Amino acid sequence: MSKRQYKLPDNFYIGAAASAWQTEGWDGKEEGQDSYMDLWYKSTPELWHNGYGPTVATDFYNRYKEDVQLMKKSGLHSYRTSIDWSRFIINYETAEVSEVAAEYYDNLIDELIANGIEPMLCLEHYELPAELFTKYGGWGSKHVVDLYTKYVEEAFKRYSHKVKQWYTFNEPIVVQTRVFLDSIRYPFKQDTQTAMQWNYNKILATAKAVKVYKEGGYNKDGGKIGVILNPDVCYPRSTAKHDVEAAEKFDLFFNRIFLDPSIKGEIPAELFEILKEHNCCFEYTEEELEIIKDNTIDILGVNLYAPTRVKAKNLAWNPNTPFHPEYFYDKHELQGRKMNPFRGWEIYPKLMYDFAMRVKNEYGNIEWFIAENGMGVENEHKYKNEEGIIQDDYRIEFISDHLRWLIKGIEEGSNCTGYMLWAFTDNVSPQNAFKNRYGLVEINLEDNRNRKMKKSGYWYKELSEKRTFEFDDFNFEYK
Ligand code: BGP
Repeated sequence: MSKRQYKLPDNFYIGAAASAWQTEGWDGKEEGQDSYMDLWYKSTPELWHNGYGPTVATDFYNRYKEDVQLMKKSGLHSYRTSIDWSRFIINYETAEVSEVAAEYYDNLIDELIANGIEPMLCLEHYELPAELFTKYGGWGSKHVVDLYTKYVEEAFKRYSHKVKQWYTFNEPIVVQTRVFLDSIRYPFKQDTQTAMQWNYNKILATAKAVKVYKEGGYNKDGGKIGVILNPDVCYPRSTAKHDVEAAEKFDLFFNRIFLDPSIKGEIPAELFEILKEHNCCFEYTEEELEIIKDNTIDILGVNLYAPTRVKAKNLAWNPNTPFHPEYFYDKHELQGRKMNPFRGWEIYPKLMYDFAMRVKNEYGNIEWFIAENGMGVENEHKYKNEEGIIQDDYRIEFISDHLRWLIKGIEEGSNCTGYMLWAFTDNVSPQNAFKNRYGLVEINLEDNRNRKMKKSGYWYKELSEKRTFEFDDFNFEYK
């Protein structure tokens, strides 16, 4: 197959992402400083792959200096992680900061900057304090929204002079969808209204954080604030009206629900209508809707992994089933699709381009970037060469294929400024723990969690320096 050379656009950065709870481990945390993720793990450790969880994670808390050197070696321009709210704050009601934690984050930020890597910080990557989950029901409570607002201000006060990119949440839709809508995660309770309240309260929390950031003048010297979403780029099975409508409903419940208020300041009217019709609308006030309207984001982070395909519903809805957006659609599997069998996700790199065009055409071409994309693979040690370096050509191919489609979108005018791989090192996934490995750098669990760059790490470095890469010409219209 013929190859072609692709070039990274000018000023386009490449980086890698992770989060606090998936890397840090519990060292340095005090009694009572568990996050929701810690609580979930402690409640059902038997459900986590081989029993691993956030306890030690990659021990980043103790080994971040070593990791920053590896970031440099793999050519990262930027690194995204989160501040763990449950660690950073010692008294969640008063937002009193833990000085031990604050010092750790301060040192980490300095270490990144000193090594020429831009820090990008997310303020919640599922690290809601467990205490607020058990006491108030977590994000279902407006009081928790207020406590979050106090917490984020403390983070801005400490670090906004050094950190110029802030994100209110990572994938704010995920926890409540898995927990209260699908009921597949701890505490296995089904409650659609609660799921919708969490969605709404996180929309409100984003707007309130934006307000605090701007009114406090924390954005001076070019600081920006946004949110990191995981839109499910959704394709209908066919052009038939009922299939297209099914896809539109999916889009409303899983994409527009956060995209519209964050960027346009408005929750879609159709969402209110459907939720009211099914008696599961969230509680809101007009005053809150005004706050949402007036405080939209500067920049959008997007986690894109796999497409979703839907078709019109075949079976009648069981009238006793609590309302779920699946009332409107069934999932559809495209025959002949390419798969990542380990994660069970379809591989469809063109979703990068399709989403890029959507931001350009439907969302005012706001500045955005890929905040996560990557490939989790099981048993990667099978691919080690004689020097023990994992030959992850499949990952290099995955990144290249996605990047070329993203670049095409940028060349056609989409305002995308960067690409971050999930993840920098292998790390802990919710429940899957270390099963599927995502990193440019291997974490060897059998050998004291020692780090070793994979082939993709060396390739990333080359990409970062040369700003070009080679890939197939196949299946790609490129001008
Ligand atoms: C994203 C999350 C990450 C990370 C990643 C990989 O949805 O933001 O935290 O976990 O997915 O997926 P998984 O861990 O489920 O394999």
